[in-house]
Order: sequence, then C-alpha cells, then structure tokens
Amino acid sequence: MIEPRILEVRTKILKKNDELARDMRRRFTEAGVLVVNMVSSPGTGKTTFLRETLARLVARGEPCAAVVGDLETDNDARRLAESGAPVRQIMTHGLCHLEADMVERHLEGWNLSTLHYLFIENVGNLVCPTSWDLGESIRLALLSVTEGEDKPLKYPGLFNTADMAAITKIDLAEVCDFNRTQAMAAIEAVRPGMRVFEVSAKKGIGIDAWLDELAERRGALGYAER
Ligand SMILES: Nc1nc2c(ncn2[C@@H]2O[C@H](COP(=O)(O)OP(=O)(O)OP(=O)(O)O)[C@@H](O)[C@H]2O)c(=O)[nH]1
Ligand SMILES: [Mg+2]
Repeated sequence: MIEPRILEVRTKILKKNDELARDMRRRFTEAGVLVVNMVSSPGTGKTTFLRETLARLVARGEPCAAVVGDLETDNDARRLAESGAPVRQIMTHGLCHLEADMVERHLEGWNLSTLHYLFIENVGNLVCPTSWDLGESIRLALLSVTEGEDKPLKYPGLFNTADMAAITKIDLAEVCDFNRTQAMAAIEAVRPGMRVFEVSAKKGIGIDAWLDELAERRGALGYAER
C-alpha cells in the first residue's frame, strides 16, 4: 500500500528537478557556457581527469570552472583548485547524487557569461545520478580499467543516458588484464555509436582528443564565436 505514495512523491521531486534543470540549461546556453556532468562509480578517476582537463584549459586561456559533489570533505575541490580554475565543493551530507538546485545554489556569484566551460563532478555512484538532470549539455560516463568490462551492461542506465564515455586509467590496462574489445562492445551494446575516449590522467594520454571534442561541441552549439 505504501509503494504508490512513495512513487508519487518521487515523481513530483524529479519533475521539479527537471523543470529547474531545463531553466538552467537555457541560462547556460544564453551565457555561452558548455556544461559537462561527469558521472562514474567512486574512484574511477573523475577528479584526476578533471584536474588535468582544467589545467590544460587554464593554460590555453580558456575560462572554465568546476563544482564537485561529495557526501563529505572538500578534498576534491582542493585537488581541482590546483589547476588554477575556480572550484566549489558541494557537500551532500549523505545524498548519493547531485540535484539541479544544489548546483544552481553553488553557482551564485559566478558570471557564467565569462566562462567557456563549466564542469560538474557528480558524487561517485553508478546508479543514483542517472535520474537527475543538472542542465548539462554533455553527460560523460567514466569507467576505469580496474572496474570490469561488463559494467556498462550491468549499469545500463548511466551509459544509456550518457552523451560520451571515457575509459580511464588505461596506463593500468595491461596489469589489470583489461579486455578493451569487450569493454567497447559493452558500451556499444548499451549506447550504439557513442564516442569513447581512452584516457590516462596520470600519463596525460587522451586528454587533448577530449579537449578537441569539447571545443567542437561548444562550436556546434554556436558558442565558439563569442
Ligand atoms: N594509474 C592511474 N591512477 C589514476 C588515474 N586517475 C586516477 N587515478 C587514481 O585513482 C584514485 C581515484 O582517483 P580520483 O580522481 O580521486 O577518483 P574519483 O572518481 O574522483 O573518486 P570519487 O570522487 O571518490 O568518486 C586515486 O588514487 C588516483 O590517483 C590514472 O589515469 N592512472
Ligand atoms: Mg572525485
């Protein structure tokens, strides 16, 4: 008897989130900022990859910023700030995902129209963030070589709603006996045709290709000339 009421409340909360996310997406578009939401399980390498991404953008003179979600601690925000980009930590105090209003609150005071890129590092979780639109243009699903090639098949929700994927820590591929063909096939089965980047933030592999794609996406949205 309880289940229908829980479902009803959940549907209402998600609807409210979707409406706010839609407004935020409109504001991001007007401001000319490309927004990327990075989602993966804990420890896949989101922060390390994002820190390298931000550092390269800063070095190129591309204005960028990031917000990062975690249950507790501002460890990731401090690591990301090493890039030189402005960064804010969102502490969810137990919640396993970010919601649009949390992101909106943490953007207060930033002039979005001065940014080219805004990155959102979601809370490490392969399931919960999937249902929560944050107004992003690109959802990036990350999978590391240490997690198992079949994760996209076991957690199709994330890979199915993603726009791009990244396989991280490829410097460890050999030692982990990582089967690239199987991993690619798993992603392809869930989301045919999705662009997949193979990266190592530690060794600096694959990051330039990722930055090229971001620039292209930003250009395709009509932002590049601003
Ligand atoms: N060998 C190797 N290790 C990496 C790489 N990227 C990240 N790591 C390591 O993996 C661990 C987790 O990396 P993080 O960047 O903190 O992962 P995360 O996804 O941000 O973790 P959460 O925010 O807790 O979900 C750290 O010990 C990193 O040093 C990589 O490219 N190669
Ligand atoms: Mg992190």
